[in-house]
Amino acid sequence: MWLLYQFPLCPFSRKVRLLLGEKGVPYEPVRESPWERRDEFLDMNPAGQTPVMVHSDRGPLRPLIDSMAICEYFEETVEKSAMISGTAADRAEIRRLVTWFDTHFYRDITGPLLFERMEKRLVHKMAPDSKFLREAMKAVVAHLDYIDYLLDNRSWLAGSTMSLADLAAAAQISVADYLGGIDWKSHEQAKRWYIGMKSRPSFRPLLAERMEIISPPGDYEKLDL
Ligand SMILES: N[C@@H](CCC(=O)N[C@@H](CS)C(=O)NCC(=O)O)C(=O)O
Repeated sequence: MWLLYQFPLCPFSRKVRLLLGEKGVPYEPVRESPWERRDEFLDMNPAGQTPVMVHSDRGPLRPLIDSMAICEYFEETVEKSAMISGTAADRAEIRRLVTWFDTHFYRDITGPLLFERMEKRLVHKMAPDSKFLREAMKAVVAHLDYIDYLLDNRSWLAGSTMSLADLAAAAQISVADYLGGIDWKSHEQAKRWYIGMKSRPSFRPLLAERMEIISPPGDYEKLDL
């Protein structure tokens, strides 16, 4: 059985979980809080970051580390529901957008929200700084504008079929949404796309999970936003 070291609000682990769900790969989530810097976890991943995957009964298989490397591993080894497919140019566009959401959306929105609303409360016992929350809310508008723009010309974010780009974006948005950071006002296309993502069976286990102490807004799990 594959074990996935993660915590419920890690957007990179959520991307991996969505891919595993779409491909029908069974796995067991193992709770890891990277801020605790556990020795056994650092032995597995010296970077001390989630997600990490190991196989519990396949001998000394190296751990899989880094969400993109993990997704590429399962894309290469499990044929079902290809998530990086099409021509070389199609695949380049999927990878570009995955990097966009993993890097820019995380830097502008999910990362600051996780630090202000989760880590400060859980680890540092401090209140969030409203300046950073305001900046993140402003950045959400620009990112949702970009999603609207992509969907003006495409059925899915990277092209005509659902891909890892949709999973990466939905994973980041779902964490920001849990932390009260998403306002869909004036973003009908992005909202419709996200409702479609939320309705997928691969999404349901993520929406049902809770992070200790921190509760999501009332409509977090609802499909009629
Ligand atoms: N590039 C990595 C980023 C992973 C990452 O930043 N994980 C966060 C949690 S969501 C983490 O472990 N942060 C703790 C740290 O950086 O020390 C990936 O895609 O897996």
